[in-house]
Amino acid sequence: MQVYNVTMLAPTQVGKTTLLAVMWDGFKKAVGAADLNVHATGQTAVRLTQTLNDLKTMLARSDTFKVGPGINGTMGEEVYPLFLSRKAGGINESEIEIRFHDFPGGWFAGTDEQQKKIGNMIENCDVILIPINSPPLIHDKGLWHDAYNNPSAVSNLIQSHLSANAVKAKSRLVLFVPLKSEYYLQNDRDSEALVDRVQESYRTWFDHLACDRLKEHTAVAITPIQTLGNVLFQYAEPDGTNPPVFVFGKKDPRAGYEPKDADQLLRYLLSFFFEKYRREASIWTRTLALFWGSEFLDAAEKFGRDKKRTTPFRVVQDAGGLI
Ligand SMILES: Nc1nc2c(ncn2[C@@H]2O[C@H](COP(=O)(O)OP(=O)(O)O)[C@@H](O)[C@H]2O)c(=O)[nH]1
Ligand SMILES: [Mg+2]
Repeated sequence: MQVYNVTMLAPTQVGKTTLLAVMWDGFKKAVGAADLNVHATGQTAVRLTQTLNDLKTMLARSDTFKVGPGINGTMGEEVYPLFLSRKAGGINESEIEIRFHDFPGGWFAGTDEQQKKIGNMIENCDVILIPINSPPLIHDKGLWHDAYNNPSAVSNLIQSHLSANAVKAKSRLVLFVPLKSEYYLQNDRDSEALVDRVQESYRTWFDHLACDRLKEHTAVAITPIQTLGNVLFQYAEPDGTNPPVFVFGKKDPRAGYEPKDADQLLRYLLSFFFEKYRREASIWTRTLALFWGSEFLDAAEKFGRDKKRTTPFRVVQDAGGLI
């Protein structure tokens, strides 16, 4: 089984666990035609199921929701492994394991040891996910972006650890994932504006990833995922001397849980994994694949190829066809 590591770099409360839960849940509905299945097991299944149940209850019970900045929890690193098999296959027949690493928000500017752990993962992982809490990025000209998304601490870690020397010639994917972004994705013009704003605001990161020796191995894309679908940002409510609390409301009172593009994240991951495999696998392992996984390879490659590339999705750097 091939194992891929994904580092998620965002503070608490941005929506990381929700993103994984919705991706896992949405897969079953979204990809009727694909010969693939996504499995979660043990504590991962328990936590993701709990997250989904909480979301659905929250949507059923009330019309408005408030989300404040995260409290820097003291819990350690959490790992969420997801397994991919062919549709008829069980978890034991999985061909790919994707390990999502979730670090406590406090670690980004934490002790040397905590930062080193994140740094090691940045150097060794295959994919870096940068989930972004969208309303603080855009509202009030991004006044609350720092408080909610902590870009400077994360940027520092990326610049220090994603150097050409540290990562050698390893193929890598960096995905910027705007979340809670439904309000900004109601029409094409606003959607363009959201993606432009991400590019402007993270300009130095994009420049770093485009430097000479990273560029040819590092694919970069912006992939907004609407994890709830019908819940839109409404306003920012002042909260004394704290950053404001962001208030969201249902599009209409009967609207329920209806994620959009939940399958796209996995499509981007798979399309990258297969290009990476093609570039890096030796002839011997490629030949082996003909014996054990060729049908799975076909299904996964097709699933990845069908990813969306039009607004609000934007491939910023394709590293010679890596995605
Ligand atoms: N309005 C809105 N709230 C969300 C969305 N995704 C997550 N949340 C809420 O934001 C909070 C943090 O989500 P969670 O996934 O636990 O974030 P994590 O700390 O990054 O793992 C929870 O209260 C969620 O219900 C979204 O797309 N829209
Ligand atoms: Mg979480």
